[in-house]
Amino acid sequence: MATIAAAQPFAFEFDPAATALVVIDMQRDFLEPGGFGETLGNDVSLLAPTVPATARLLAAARAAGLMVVHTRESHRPDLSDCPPAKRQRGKCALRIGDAGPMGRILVRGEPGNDIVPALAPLAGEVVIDKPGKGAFYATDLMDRLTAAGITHLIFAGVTTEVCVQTTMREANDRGFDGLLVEECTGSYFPEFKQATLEMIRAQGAIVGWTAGLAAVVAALAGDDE
Ligand code: TIU
Repeated sequence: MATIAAAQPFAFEFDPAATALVVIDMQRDFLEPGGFGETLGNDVSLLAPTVPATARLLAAARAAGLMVVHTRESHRPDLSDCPPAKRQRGKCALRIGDAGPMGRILVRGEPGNDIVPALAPLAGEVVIDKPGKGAFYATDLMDRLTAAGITHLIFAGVTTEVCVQTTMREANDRGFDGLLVEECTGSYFPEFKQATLEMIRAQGAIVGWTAGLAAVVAALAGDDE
């Protein structure tokens, strides 16, 4: 067993063999200009610090032998999995499926839909294409985790209060213990990130745990704090 003693609201104990790292939507569409995040009116540079932090976490998780799962928010080219309500929402210059500088916005297989190169999945890692905000909705993620005997999830990704929080809540309802690594998640609204971290760990870990990157990396390396 490994322990992150500094996790909030209390120590997070996990068996690395039964724990997966889930990296949510670290895609060019959210992190680079010209993608979905920017067309929604956001300053995507706010998310930049999450990339090197998540690279460090990924390296530590891989070294510890954790199952690694990457997700991509994406739609089929015919948009049959994109409800009109999602496509029409907001006052966007470019909507989902429209042609932008990195290809069609939020469409599977387009350059903008790729995971950023610094966090590219390795062969053998699970990549989940998800049409919704939660990674369990309309995907086989639950089956993959169950088949691998996973009980605990460590989360990174963007954005904190949208796809990360939705997925953590879905995971919580499905019986997983989940921890979000603070430096490895980001929001276009820093105050929403802070509020999300607090609401996850409030009420005795009502949704899950949070912890700083150094403490998580140390625990993955076998240095319980
Ligand atoms: N807009 C926003 O903050 N997020 C999303 O649309 N998707 C994810 O969080 N991945």
